[in-house]
Amino acid sequence: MSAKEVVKIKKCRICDSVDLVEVIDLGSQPIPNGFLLKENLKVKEKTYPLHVSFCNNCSLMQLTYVVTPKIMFDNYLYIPSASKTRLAHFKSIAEEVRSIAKLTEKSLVIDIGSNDGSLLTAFKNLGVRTLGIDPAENLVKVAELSGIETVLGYFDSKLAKKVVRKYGKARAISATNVIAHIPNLHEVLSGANILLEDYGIFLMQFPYSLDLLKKNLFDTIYHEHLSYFSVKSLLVLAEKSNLEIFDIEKNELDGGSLKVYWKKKSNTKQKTNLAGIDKILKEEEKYGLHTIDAYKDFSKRVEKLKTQTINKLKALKKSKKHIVGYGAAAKANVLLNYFGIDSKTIDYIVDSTPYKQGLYTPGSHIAIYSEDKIYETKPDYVLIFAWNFSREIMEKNKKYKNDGGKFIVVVPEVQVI
Ligand code: DWN
Repeated sequence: MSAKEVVKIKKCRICDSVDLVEVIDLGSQPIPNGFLLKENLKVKEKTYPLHVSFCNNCSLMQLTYVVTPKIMFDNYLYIPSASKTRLAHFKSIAEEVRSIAKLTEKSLVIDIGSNDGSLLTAFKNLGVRTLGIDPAENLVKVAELSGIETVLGYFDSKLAKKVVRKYGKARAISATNVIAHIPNLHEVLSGANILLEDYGIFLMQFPYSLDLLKKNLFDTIYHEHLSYFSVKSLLVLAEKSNLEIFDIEKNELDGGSLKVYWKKKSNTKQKTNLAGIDKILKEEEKYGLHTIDAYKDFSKRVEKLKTQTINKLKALKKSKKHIVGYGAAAKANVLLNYFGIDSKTIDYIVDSTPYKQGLYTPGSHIAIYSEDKIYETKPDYVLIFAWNFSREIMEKNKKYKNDGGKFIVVVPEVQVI
């Protein structure tokens, strides 16, 4: 691990406080989408400390060690279009933003972290102008092939100025599952302020730290996710920017996410849902999300879950059962590497993402196949690593269940279904 590839933070990325306390240690892990070619399995893999710190000042939960973004995102294998659930959610986001931002066919919608263009395709189908921004060279090509113009780069205020010069200002900006990945959050907000029309809106969506703690979602902690937001930490972030939060909504995506709506502080037309924001803030206080004890308690529950999972899988292997994984997700790799599970326990993993098939999981070196493999080998158990899509996956694989197969999920607790 060379020094330039990973940096230990000294201060909170939102409030600059040095009052940071390390609360979770998931060992040293490879990057979560660092899938391997077979010929590289013998090459020593780089791992980086996966530790989490809590800021006693603004309550932001954040990674203690930050891996250089280029290592993770210049070439990226995750695509949202691998899940119908996520695509349906994108359609609802596009319709919601159209009504809140009063989009017309002249309006420009810009998606930060636009990946394969799935979300912008939903906007384009509504007849609005779209533009993507993403650093992954391979995915920009995929998006362009599906007709979504995309600017290659990491979003910041410098890139925002270039985009405004070439494309004009945006009526709406979206950023789903990307803000948590960006080191400089203040740059994101100043870039959005440059991009936005005076009465434009900026919608961020990301997993919610309250759900992560409540539901033991430790496997969503990985090197790509630098920040795990609470509403309290977001309000502190907003204080230092020209934007302000005018509404926050919770939803069930990815185990529990927040949709956070921003406007320019000068935009007095857009009303702010103070009562709704305050209600969520009070729920956080009631749970203790702004105190370090909640994180220490979570860490203890993860250790318990680790023991339960390992014991369950050991017992199944002892009775000569065959177990395979479903969903070569980033979260799968965190669980496999932290629990020390490899191909001795999991025969293989199936995944609908074409770019992952034929590769091997980082650290655990488990082969990845297309989904129909489970009907070829008929394993006794399918461990659903992509638990956030359990319903979609079990619906799709009713035949496996009807033929006597069993599903296992591990979060929020070990369950055989
Ligand atoms: O924030 C992020 C989230 C949104 O996506 C990224 N940093 C990385 C990525 O995390 P992930 O890999 O855990 O995401 P998913 O979307 O939970 O991964 C699901 C995996 O399961 C994908 O590889 C696709 C696969 N899948 C499948 O094989 N068959 C999913 C469904 C629904 C299926 O039917």
